[in-house]
Amino acid sequence: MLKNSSLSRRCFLHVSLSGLAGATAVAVGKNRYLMYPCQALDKPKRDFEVHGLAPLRKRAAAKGLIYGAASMQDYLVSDKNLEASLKSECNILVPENELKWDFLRPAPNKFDFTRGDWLAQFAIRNGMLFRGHTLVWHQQQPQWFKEVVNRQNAEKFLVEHITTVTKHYAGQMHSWDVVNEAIEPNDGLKGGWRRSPWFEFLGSDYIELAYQVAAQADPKAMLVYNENDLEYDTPKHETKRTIVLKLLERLKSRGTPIHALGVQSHLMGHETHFNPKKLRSFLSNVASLGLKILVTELDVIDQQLPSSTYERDRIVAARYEDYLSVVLDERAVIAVLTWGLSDRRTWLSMFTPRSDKTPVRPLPLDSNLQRKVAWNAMARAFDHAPKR
Ligand code: 9MR
Repeated sequence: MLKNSSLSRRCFLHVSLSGLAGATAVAVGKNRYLMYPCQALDKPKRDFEVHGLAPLRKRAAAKGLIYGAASMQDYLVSDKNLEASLKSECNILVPENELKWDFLRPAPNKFDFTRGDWLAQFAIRNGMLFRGHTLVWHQQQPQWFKEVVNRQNAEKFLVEHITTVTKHYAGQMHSWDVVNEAIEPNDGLKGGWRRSPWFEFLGSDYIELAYQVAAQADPKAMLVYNENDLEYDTPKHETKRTIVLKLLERLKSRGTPIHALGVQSHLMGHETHFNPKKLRSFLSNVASLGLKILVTELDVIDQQLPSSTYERDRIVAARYEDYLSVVLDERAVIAVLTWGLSDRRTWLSMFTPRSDKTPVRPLPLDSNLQRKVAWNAMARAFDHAPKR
């Protein structure tokens, strides 16, 4: 773990040396965060101090929360050290890809549960909960999907897929992301629906159908609607929050068996439009529908942050702590999952590489599996969270 006192001293120095240019930073208002990463922390003396060495899962559990991470099966098969870190820090595991259509459905009439089952057994063997991601999505469809699925048979495929997969894991699943990312106002459809094959073939009714079928096949799993782009105070995210809330209200009012909202939380290190009040009030509105909330895919994209590892890590950590302290204030939030645990294995290495070619650092553990200040930030957020 990093020594916190030396961190704050270095940051302090940086701020005082940059006094002159600091005037520019003030003049450009909100954008000053982009120019002065240390000031971005709001409190230059922020020390990310943590008491004790207890892992995240224990700190979360002390508040009635669950902490865990996503992983691919091959990461764990090939990497005993990553496996050990996951077992030590996490209480819940979600397959990053293995339960998506392209992994599960080699052919229209064939299911292959090998990799998903390996991960389920891994979770059970190690006393972790297991989470399913995802039954209905517009991405990661198998090659054959486009040629085979059409308006006439889409409902049959949807029902068969959900029934087979949820039955297969019934009794083992803590929660299922039944529908993922169904809203995309930028697609220009009335109502803000995403132009997904499911919407195009079945209209918006596919959503309700998906929850009904999942509830019938696995009455014990918590059924989640999972969505991205809900976190910031931008017109795009505001629109999405409004539409998602309406969708949840409608589903609840029709008695649809939906139990929770998954807020993906792929945070952007450089984004300054974070409004705790608006986010907090959105979460309250969701909770008031009787829904639980899960942070399902947390990480901090550092693509546009400074090269300095020291500065970058502190900004990433600040984003974690600022975000989680707002989110965990809502008692309907029951779980936090990061999308990966260590910088050694993150989708962002490929999706948002840095122009300076330095490795991305979006997760709580570094690529040597050492705890970073982002880990401290998470630990602090759990330690300060109200009990539920
Ligand atoms: O992490 C996943 C990556 O390995 C896949 O290539 C990618 C394909 O789109 O999906 C990633 O996971 C996504 C998740 O399933 C849904 N929310 C966004 C995640 C990051 O793209």
